[in-house]
Amino acid sequence: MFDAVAKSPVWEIPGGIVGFSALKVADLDGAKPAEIIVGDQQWGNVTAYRYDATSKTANIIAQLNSQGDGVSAIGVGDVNADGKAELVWGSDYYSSGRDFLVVASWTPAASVLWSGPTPAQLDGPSMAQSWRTCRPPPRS
Ligand SMILES: [Ca+2]
Ligand SMILES: [Ca+2]
Repeated sequence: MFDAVAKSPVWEIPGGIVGFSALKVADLDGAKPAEIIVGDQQWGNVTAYRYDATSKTANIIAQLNSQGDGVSAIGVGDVNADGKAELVWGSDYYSSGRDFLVVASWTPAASVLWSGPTPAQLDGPSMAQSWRTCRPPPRS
């Protein structure tokens, strides 16, 4: 958090192995203040913090394994219509393996509700076979 008047950092959240790759500020519980959600750039976690103005520290309110290598983006919304916001993020963009879209609860317990799509690495006919089927018909 940066003080625009004093032009200096007020406090910082230390990053994971190589820092964060995704950040979202959103009000998870409908009460001030807004929470701060960060995703680690390599492996690691998605972590939600709530700033305490009295102690001037950010406290972890939820933390989940990111499910893959790197977090590409974080969203917040009540995606299952239970009246509570969920955390939604993309993960594993950094590796050549499958990619993940993850939906997780943050309260009363932080847990992954859904992770998918099911292994969706691109496969199917080889490129040569695809090109062959795209070739124009032989001349007569
Ligand atoms: Ca809040
Ligand atoms: Ca919900």
